[in-house]
Amino acid sequence: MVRHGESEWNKKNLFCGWYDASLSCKGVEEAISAGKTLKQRCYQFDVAHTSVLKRAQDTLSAILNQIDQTNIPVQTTWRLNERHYGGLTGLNKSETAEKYGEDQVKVWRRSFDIPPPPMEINHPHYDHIKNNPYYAEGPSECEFPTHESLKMTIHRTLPYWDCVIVPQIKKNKRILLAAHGNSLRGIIKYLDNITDKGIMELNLPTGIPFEYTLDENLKPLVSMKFLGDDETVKKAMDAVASQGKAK
Ligand code: DG2
Repeated sequence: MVRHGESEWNKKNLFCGWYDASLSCKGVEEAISAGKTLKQRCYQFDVAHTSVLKRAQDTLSAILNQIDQTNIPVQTTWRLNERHYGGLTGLNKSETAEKYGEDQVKVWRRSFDIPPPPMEINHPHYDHIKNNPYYAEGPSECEFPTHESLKMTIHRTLPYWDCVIVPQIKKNKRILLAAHGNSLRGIIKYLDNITDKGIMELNLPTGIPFEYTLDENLKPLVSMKFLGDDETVKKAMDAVASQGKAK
């Protein structure tokens, strides 16, 4: 699994969610470097999965290029999208912390079941998201979110995990998943059985792949093994946590 490389909106520290931001130059480099790491360690995959958002898709393409596996099937789904950040989409995380307090921003970013405020129809990015042709085949009108907590994100991500990815794992397929901070946090919470409180402290860095090995009952034998040195990974995780601090 890998969270996409830094996006233009990560760089500006904006709540992004379903806004389709591009990778920044640093994000492209992170994606290439993730691919090089996988190549050095001789990783090979049978199927790749990603969201409909280009920051995740472009990260996946850069990785597949590096490992010379552009020929494997790539499945895309809105169910692996980032959580929908609702009315916060486009706001600066640090300025939001100055206005509402760091504790409130941590609740919006990391609580399990408290969603951010909904995206109203007059929100500047409503049209870009709601009327995007990517969503012609789903989600349906009643599934289309206006905001999502981690709990709501897990609720729409897990059916894809269970119905599409798990059958492939059971056929011994090696899976590469390029997605987002919170869609991946949801899968990790489920696989590692992390408590609602425990998951609040997990911040995923951009562009550093991590491995899961599952047993025949799909219980992790290896969990969240980052392919990077511990200090770099910790620093990158701390930097993500700090994005919600007031300046
Ligand atoms: C970030 C995650 O999503 O933000 O939506 O702003 O992984 O697609 O860059 P991603 C966003 P935080 O939950 O870390 O604030």
